[in-house]
Amino acid sequence: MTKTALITGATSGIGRATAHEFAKHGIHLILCGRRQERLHTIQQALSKQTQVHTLNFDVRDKDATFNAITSLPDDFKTIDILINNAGNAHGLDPIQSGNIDDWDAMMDINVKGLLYVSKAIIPQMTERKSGHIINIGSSAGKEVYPKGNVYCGSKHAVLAITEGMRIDLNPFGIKVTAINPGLVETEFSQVRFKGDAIADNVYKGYKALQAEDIAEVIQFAISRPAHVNIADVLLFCTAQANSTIVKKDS
Ligand code: NDP
Ligand code: 8X3
Repeated sequence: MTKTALITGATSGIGRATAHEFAKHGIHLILCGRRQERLHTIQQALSKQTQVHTLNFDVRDKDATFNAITSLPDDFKTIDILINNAGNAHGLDPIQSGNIDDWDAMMDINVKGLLYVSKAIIPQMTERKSGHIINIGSSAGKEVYPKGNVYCGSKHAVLAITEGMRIDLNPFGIKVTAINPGLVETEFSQVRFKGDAIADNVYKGYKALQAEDIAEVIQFAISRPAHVNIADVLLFCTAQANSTIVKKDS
């Protein structure tokens, strides 16, 4: 039977690549993000392969999140797969000089936004006793690095919430997966450094993971047989050993 997936953060990077990967497999798509033009462009492109509906909302806005998901047309109301991907780092500063607006953004989007979207969708999964939730964490959710403080905190929270979901949703047969990538070459660093030139250097001198690499892992996770749940994946590019060791061309 054809499945329907809702992907947050589908306008860029990992979320957009996942939308393309799922479309290849005929999965019906609900694509979410704030940039309406991009949603429209991706919908136009993928509608040739599968059915696509878009939702334009900010995951920080609780009411907008619930209203958007409630507004889904009948054909898209049953969500089999939820990809909680929307998120970003904001800033890279020591804790003593960190920017409070950056902290708010990371906790509100990466943690609370993920919770709002999940809260809007989990009841239909528990009622049907089926579903698959994939939360995009990070290597930063497993290891803290210098100046990573609040971003690492937000991703440690994502990992804890993922593990809590797996426990609480176990009686309902719902799969819960954490995908935790290291450095992925997306718009992530442009957002983190607010367009500063420093962002251009983050992926220089080595081959970082590409968004498509993560999308393939997500596709693998969602295509396992009913009795298999990929619980937790940590993936790095070959040049990266951990959060602080990256082998770069000299
Ligand atoms: P991108 O910046 O390329 O994509 C981020 C996506 O999140 C965009 O589609 C953006 O859409 C969406 N988003 C951001 N803020 C909001 C918001 N307030 N409401 C709704 N949507 C929002 O980054 P990535 O693809 O790299 O990041 C995706 C996920 O992967 C994030 O959770 C990130 O933390 C995680 N990750 C990234 C890594 C990396 O090195 N790139 C490594 C490990 C994890 P829009 O602006 O249109 O709303
Ligand atoms: C993104 C990877 O190392 O920039 O989550 O935190 S890192």
